[in-house]
Amino acid sequence: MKPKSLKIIFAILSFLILAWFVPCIIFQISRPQLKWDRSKIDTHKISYPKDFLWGVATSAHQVEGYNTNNQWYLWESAVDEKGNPRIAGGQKSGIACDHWNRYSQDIGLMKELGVKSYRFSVEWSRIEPQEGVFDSMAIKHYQDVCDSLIANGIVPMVTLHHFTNPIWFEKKGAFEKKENVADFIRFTEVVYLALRDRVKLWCTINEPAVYVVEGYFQGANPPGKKDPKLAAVVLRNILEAHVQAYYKIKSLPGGDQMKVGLVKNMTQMDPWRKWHLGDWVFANLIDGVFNGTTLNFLKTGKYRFVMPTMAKLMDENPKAKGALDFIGLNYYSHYNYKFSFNLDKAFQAKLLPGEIKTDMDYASYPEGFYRAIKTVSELGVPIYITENGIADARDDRRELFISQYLYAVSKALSDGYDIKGYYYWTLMDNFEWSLGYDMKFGLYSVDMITQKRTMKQGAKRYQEIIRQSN
Ligand code: GCO
Repeated sequence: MKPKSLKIIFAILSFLILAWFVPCIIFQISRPQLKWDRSKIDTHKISYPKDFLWGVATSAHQVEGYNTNNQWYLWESAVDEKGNPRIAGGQKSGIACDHWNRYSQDIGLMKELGVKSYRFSVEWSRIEPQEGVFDSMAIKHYQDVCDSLIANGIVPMVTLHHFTNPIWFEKKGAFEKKENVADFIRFTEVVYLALRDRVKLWCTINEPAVYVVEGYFQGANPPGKKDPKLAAVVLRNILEAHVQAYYKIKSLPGGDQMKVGLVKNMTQMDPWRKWHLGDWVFANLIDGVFNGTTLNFLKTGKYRFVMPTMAKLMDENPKAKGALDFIGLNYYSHYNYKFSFNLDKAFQAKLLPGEIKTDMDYASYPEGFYRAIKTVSELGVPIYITENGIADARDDRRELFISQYLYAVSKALSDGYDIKGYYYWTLMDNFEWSLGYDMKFGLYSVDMITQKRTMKQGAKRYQEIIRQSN
């Protein structure tokens, strides 16, 4: 071969190597994947401010029992195209933890743990069983729950929308139609006026991106659609619902005294191989849609949903900027993506070598908690950790999980991040959506026959941390 052709080959090769590795390096710098030497971490060296709001979280449909008037209840009896049940093993939420009737007892559990706050959701389908018809008994129930919490020194934090819609709302297209947002705002107003004397902390919508991905992209949750274009519309509309709910509350008596926020699940979207450009591009793309779209909208008012070849939607609402008194952060783990032309394969979560698996399809990854706190801090508002916990049926990883994850939060606090509170997900084992009762996130187990609650060994670590920080 002539030296000239060798030179050309060399030049092409160098170009290809650079075009592959330089972007990988840029990704690694711009989206660093933190990894601590966990054997060297002293998880007992943590400190929390005295007024830190320790809490536990639940949501109505997962614990109350017999929420028969929402879209989830219908979904639980439905079958998919192949005739298989929608919920693992054909389970149904049923009586759940009977929290509707047993909330006083459950507040007792909170006291036993020593928590100072309880995040729960109000069930729209109970409060407004028919369009425009409000049930005063259901409203009174939530007033009683709040009264009971307050009497026990526990601060209520209310979520207005946690995945469930009344059947009438679902039937008219739920958040697929922008004009339906008005229904949610009317509901917001009714709940706010009924609870405003008791509640100061409000979460508008729980995990908009999860609602959309599961319901409109992967189809695992109702309405079980797989339509990226519609997913882009629904996310825009549900974020719009947040913005309008925020300003609605602010416009009502006492609204300026309230803290109103959105709850964002921050799953870290990471590459499976850090020197594989395809993995990075893929992870970055998913991160952009799942995390970036929402955060950017809250930061700038600009809505940008882009999934090449699948969906693209641009919109704007300048009022979104500033429609946030705090950000609720739900953090569990990361997903590691492997490039594949077969999307389903790439979407499968892959554990990195050596990672400790939870019972969900993801690993325990406390470093990602620190990263998530850092990312949401860019919104410039205080942070409440509105959910964090582990599905661990054997209860043999919970103690370590709590220790390591709360080490991450403590480190973030000492590095100056403004974190006001932490709510463990969840008080007691409950209905984990499409996975039914198999996923045991609770600090208490629940005997599904007798409804007896029993504190798990792993929960004691949480109790101890709360006690020590007081
Ligand atoms: C969600 C929710 C909770 C879950 C929890 C555990 O993300 O689905 O907010 O309802 O139960 O995150 O998966």
